Amino acid sequence: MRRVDALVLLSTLSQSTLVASKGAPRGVGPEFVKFYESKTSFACIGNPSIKLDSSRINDNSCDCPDGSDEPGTAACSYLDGLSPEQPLPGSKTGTTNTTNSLPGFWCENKGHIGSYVPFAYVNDGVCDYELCCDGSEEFAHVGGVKCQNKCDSIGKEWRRVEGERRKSKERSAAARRQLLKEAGDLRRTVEGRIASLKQELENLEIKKSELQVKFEEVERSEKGKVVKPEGQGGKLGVLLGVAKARVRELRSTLDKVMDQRDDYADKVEQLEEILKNLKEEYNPNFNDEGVKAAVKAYEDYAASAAPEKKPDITDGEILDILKEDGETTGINWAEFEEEEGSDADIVYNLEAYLPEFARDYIHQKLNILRVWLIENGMLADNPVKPGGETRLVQAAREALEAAKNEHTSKTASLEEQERDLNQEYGPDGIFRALKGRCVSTEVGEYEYELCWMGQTTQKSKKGHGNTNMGNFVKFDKQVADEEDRADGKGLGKGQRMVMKFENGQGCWNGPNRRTDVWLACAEKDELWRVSESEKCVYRMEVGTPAACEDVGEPGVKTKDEL
Ligand code: MAN
Repeated sequence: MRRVDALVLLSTLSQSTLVASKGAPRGVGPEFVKFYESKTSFACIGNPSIKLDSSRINDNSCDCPDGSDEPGTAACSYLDGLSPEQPLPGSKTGTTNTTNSLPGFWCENKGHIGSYVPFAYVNDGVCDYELCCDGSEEFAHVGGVKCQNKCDSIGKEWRRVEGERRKSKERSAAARRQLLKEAGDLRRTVEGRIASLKQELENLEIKKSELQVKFEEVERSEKGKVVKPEGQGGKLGVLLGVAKARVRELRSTLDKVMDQRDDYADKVEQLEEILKNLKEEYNPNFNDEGVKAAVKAYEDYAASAAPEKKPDITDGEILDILKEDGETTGINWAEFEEEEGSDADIVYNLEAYLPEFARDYIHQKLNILRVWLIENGMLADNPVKPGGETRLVQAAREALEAAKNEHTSKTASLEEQERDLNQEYGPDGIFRALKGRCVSTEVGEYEYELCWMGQTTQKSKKGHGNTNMGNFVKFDKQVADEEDRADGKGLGKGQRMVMKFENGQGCWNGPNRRTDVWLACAEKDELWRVSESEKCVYRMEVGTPAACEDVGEPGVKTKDEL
């Protein structure tokens, strides 16, 4: 209890109270010295009409109603402002005047910081070093107690701790400034995105109406055309169709030529037979000049006829060539028609080779290009399927659809960004920088996690799954009343920011889980403690630079420090 009082007193005193009360009666603090200047008389501070002889100051008898004549003894300690209120409830005795004009016994504490000690501690036989490091409050040596002056070592340690605390405060403030910078950058990024999305949507509106007009135009003009399919795709497709037709034509011509050849061969054979018979059967005794000349010519023809030679190409080979093309004979046209697209098809299907994220964008650009290529005669325009819409109509339709889809998705992005811009992100929007980051700690069988601006989660270490303890709803302010912790990881006293997380997973036979996340200033984000104040109502205590006060740049003194 005494330690706590000491801390309170030390922490409430400013540097100005370090001044010693030289020449003043024992126990008088610097700000009261003026009341004790007279060497002869003394007027009670709270009751100046009551005048006493100076010798009654510190005579161990409480004469002034406000106790001001006993600044250096415990005689008026029952009036101590730091003692319980008098009279105690229900007490029939005692005075109702509980106010002592003096805050306590003043210890100068040279080498450290002067402070007031409750009057009840004066000469009680206990050295109260936390309050009175110079030991001056035990001047009567009650029970032989003699207190040493420990102000040098206590003061040194205090200054070390205080220095650390100040440095930590500076580090926290620097971390806060960094967060503020990040939050500002992020906000500007969102604003930039909104501006460019608005511009893109404006352009898309124009593009959409242009593409709508184009699609309708193309559809109208294509409806009137009778499209004759010839091959597939572009030049290669056309060439394929032409080559197939040409091969078919050559094969049929060859077939006809073979038939003709066979006819002529039959005829020659018949004529040779006739002439051979004539030569054998004519009567040489008849002087028929015409017959003689014919026989002579035949004999010359037979004599000069070359012996039969093996033909360069056999009938079998020709018959093979004449067989219809198919999977195992000649050219398998189906293979060429089905597998590889035409050169135009490569352009038609180019986006299939692209990564997913770029596909929609490129698809739209390509469709516009296709329409242009088709319209300018650089791409064949023919139906995708016989009787279906032409490539031109398809490309125009797809370009329009792509623009519509892009418009829809950009509108959704714009709405999302605008929602984000209007969302509450705490003082100066600092929590924008923390969004998405998480801190966690283990307590018992659970690991607890806080994801800033997101949700709080209870994770079972035994693998029983995760439980949503609430989703972020709003910032609130509540008053904390806790003693300071030695490690600084506590809420302390005063108004604190509280983040409300609600509508978590339903509690069995109870409400939905919710969490109050109490914030205190710290150098880094840390989840200090988690408790369940009542069933499914949780409380997290969290340190973060985002909850620090603005203490300005290091080196620039604040009002307190001046
Ligand atoms: C689980 C945990 C506890 C909670 C009970 C309620 O065990 O989420 O925190 O109190 O459920 O049934």
